[in-house]
Amino acid sequence: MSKMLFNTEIIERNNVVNIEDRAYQFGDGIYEVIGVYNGKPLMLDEHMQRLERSAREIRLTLPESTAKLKKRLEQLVSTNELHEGIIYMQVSRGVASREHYFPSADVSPVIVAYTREEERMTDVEDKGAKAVLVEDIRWLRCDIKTLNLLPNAMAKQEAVENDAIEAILHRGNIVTEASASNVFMVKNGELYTHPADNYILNGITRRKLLELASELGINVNEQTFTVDELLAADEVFVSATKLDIIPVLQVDDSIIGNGQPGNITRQLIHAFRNLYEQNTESRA
Ligand code: PSZ
Repeated sequence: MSKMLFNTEIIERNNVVNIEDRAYQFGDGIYEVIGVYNGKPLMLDEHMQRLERSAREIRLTLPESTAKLKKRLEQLVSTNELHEGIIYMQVSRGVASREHYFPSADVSPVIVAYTREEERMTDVEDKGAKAVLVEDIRWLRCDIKTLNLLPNAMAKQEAVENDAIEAILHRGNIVTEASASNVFMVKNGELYTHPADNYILNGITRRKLLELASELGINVNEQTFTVDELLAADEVFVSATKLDIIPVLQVDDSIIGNGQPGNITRQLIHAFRNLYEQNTESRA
């Protein structure tokens, strides 16, 4: 049976939820989802850095260094003999008598992590999928990876009910990101994505794709674009951990480009695949 990390120990996976854990009552905590390819976490340092940043932004002090946390996560992957899948890790502010204000400094954050075996989505990645447009009703600190995901869950549900893979969010006219991924569009051979400000989560996959695009000689514009510009784009795709890159062929009733995965999208899918295939080689 699969095991979990509970603070500093790897234990049998069981019910460790305390009813006064602030994650449970307030969504007061942060998390990361890390892709595991060929038994090795991909871009683990980047995920640990983002966790550190999220912690700082909500004024949560991590009980251990991210170097130590990284070791524990690697140990968990190896204990569970995870080959292909994800690590889910969350840090809550801790367990305390329910009050909105933060508990005193002697209350320690609670760390939990588990792994999940997951098949790669190469099929959708090759074929593409549909997305729907949903108004972005989230708060104004979407750059923090917090446990408060109700608006994201509601948006994703709307996607699922419309046979779509994602809900692309917009604040008024401006496209921000999607319910659980970043959104990109291609127009006249150039790549566009929302700047990494407080309106989006700066995805680890997003950052890597911007790097890969530059290496491929594709012009990258971290600029806002409107819903109309999205619908008139030559190519649209979304990116996230483990989902990697999914071509979006249709948004609501509008067909994007020629309705097939575009050239730049396919180049980036290819470059990203190379990246995680190299992830195996560096394992030895
Ligand atoms: O397994 C899944 O379906 C996952 S794993 C990570 C996500 C979904 N989503 C991360 C995410 C997000 O929740 C929002 C609102 N924006 C962007 C992203 C992409 O971030 P990275 O690339 O770091 O996973």
